[in-house]
Amino acid sequence: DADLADEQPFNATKPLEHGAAARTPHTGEAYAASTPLATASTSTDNVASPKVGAGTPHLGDNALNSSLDRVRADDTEQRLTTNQAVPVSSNQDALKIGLRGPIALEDFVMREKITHFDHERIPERVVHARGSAAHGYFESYQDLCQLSRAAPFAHAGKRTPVFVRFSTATGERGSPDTARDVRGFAVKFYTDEGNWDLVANNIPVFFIQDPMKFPDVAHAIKPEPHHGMPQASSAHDTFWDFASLSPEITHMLMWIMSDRAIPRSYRMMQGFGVHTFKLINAKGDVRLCKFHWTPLQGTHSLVWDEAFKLRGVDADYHRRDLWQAIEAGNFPEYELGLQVFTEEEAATFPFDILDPTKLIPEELIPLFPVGKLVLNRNPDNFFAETEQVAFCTQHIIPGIDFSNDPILQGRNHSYPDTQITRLGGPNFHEIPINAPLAEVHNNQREGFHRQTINRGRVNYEPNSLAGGCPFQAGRAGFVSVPDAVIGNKLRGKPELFADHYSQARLFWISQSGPEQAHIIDAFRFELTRVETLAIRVRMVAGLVNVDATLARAVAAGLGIAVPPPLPLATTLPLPVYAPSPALSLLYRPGVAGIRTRQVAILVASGTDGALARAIYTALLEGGAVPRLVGQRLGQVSSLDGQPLHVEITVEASPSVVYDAMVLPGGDDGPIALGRDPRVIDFVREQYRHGKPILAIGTGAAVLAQAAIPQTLPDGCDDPGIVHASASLAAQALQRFKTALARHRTFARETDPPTV
Ligand code: HDD
Repeated sequence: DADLADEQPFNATKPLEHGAAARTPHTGEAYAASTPLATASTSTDNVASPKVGAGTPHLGDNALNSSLDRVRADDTEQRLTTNQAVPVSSNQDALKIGLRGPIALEDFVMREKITHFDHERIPERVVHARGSAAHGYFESYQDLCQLSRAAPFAHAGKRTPVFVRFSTATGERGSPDTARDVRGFAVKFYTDEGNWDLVANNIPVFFIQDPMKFPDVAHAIKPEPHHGMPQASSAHDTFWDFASLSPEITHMLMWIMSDRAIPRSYRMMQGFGVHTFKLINAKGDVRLCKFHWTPLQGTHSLVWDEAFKLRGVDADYHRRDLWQAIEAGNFPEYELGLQVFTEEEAATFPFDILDPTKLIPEELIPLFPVGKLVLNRNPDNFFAETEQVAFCTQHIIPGIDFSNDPILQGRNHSYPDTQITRLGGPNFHEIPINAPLAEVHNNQREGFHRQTINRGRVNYEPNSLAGGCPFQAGRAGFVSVPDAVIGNKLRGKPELFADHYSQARLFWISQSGPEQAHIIDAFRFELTRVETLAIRVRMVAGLVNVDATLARAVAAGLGIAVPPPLPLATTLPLPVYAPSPALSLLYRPGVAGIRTRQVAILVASGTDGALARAIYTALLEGGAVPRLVGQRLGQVSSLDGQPLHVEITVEASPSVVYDAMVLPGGDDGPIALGRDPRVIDFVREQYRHGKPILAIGTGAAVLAQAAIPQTLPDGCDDPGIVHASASLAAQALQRFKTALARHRTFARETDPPTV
């Protein structure tokens, strides 16, 4: 084809192999414009974030952008080259001796390409391998100099760029997002005085009290070593064997079995620095402190049946949610709160503030809000940023210091150590996403992958040849809090650490009824998958020490008698806590209302299109994310003659990916939806998972076909099911929005479920 050859002189056969489309670059804009209703609020997956330096700055720009520009690449209108920048004539065929002959060893183009590919993977993180990240900033509410000289808190309104990575702890890099697991919440602050990493979790306590046990707990929870199963799940013998023999884990278990371990979104979970840290002001005054992140979207969770199904339906559920929210301009926000206290106060607490299996109830030390975190830009490249980011608890800055929490001290060794293997040497701080914004000056040199070209002959200190530079900062630099430490060298723990149950009970009694029921169900699910009876029995024996009702319910679920309690590890008088409302998820509903909630509007031929469009628009204007869901892609006819465009099907997006559903009704056509078993499953799962349902006119017939109960199990009206005739649709929509803002109707739950 002479014409094609003329257009593509160096690549004549490409269009023949790939068709004419291969000649037209596919742009994100074209994709977005082609989506139905062109709202683009959800369909942004193929659209790259605008590049900084390439046109109008993006809303999410922060100081980090310009510093990363030097390493950003944009291939637009560029020719293909090797890594040595040699232009490549053909990217289709290796160099052969005759068309049917062997490949020539001299084909450096092919060998370089394959060699690079062969080495694309780096070791995944040994824990927290599965994660998603975003850029943003931290803004201080006020000048905190009285408390700490840490740079981010220097004055009201001060913004510090951040990179935040959320993760699950147990699963491998490609594992499903909705596993029952603790979530990582790691924040890297690029401050004026160097990087500060607050490497937090979404649970305020930890599994163990001593770093010596970390490899054990990680081994026990990960897939069993002989057959490599199960993936991203604690529901197996080795984990519960370890847990039932380690009473210190009990408080953490209560959180892991609660809805905290299946968040609805990374945007809807808290973060906790776990350990006690120290804050130091310019005068050297020291206060103790715990760090808390609280999401403005509120704290919300999935229900287990939903989380379990989402593992298959959308393994990237949380990653997609975070990405789409940021692309749509719904920037996730979290408030940083501090619990600040003194050593003297700590001495009066009925627990040791160095014990990471204990929390400080907010009723004892209230949260003091100091600033907010805003995530406003998705990474440009998953590997370069999300994968290569290296958090280390030892990355702290002047104004903050460590406590002697043994877990924190152990972590300070583990994180830089692991990065050396994972990122291939000691220069991982030079990888752009890890590089501080503040300048680095020292005499550290060389090592694998060194980027910096240090000039001059001086690489030691003291020196006179470079005028003594770089010079020590003295008191302007990081100064450790002087701490008088006297003690015998020994292995052990303080006595208070041995109270393993009081705070587990505190958590239990602070949960609402549905939350308690979910904890019982989770223990039953996990222990049912444990094959060794003795492990199940031992675990329930531990729960007896937490609460008799809990132990009885779990034992009943497992078909065993309640065993005698495990012996206590301490003879100290144990504290009795009052319930702490702040420990319930219901305590923080957030201020976001229906924003970012995903709503399925089920349509079929004969749907009242005008109404469906009106509901769609109203939800969109309220910040929710509606989608027209049908049985097949394409158009469906509407009563008003203007066809509706189905955006996605019940097959490709089952019920679990939506927070709520609407049946807009119409003529008899929509009733036909109820003859599709997939639609019936869809409606029943929406109901079973407590989600709001709006049914207008004939839409109600579909609910009847799915045998959705008219009232709650206790006979009351279900506030999450709204039906009305088309003439009353406006008021019904209002009630539906109220239900959507409330998220779920837990009062529907029975064991087993009604539908
Ligand atoms: Fe850890 C990763 C959080 C105890 C050793 N940890 C890691 C990440 C988070 C946490 C959020 C992922 C960071 C990222 O996104 O890259 N870890 C915690 C919390 C802990 C904790 C909140 C207790 C309060 N961790 C802990 C202990 C040890 C480790 C006791 C070892 C002694 N953690 C690691 C690690 C990881 C890690 C092996 C794996 C990948 C990495 O560090 O960069 O070093």
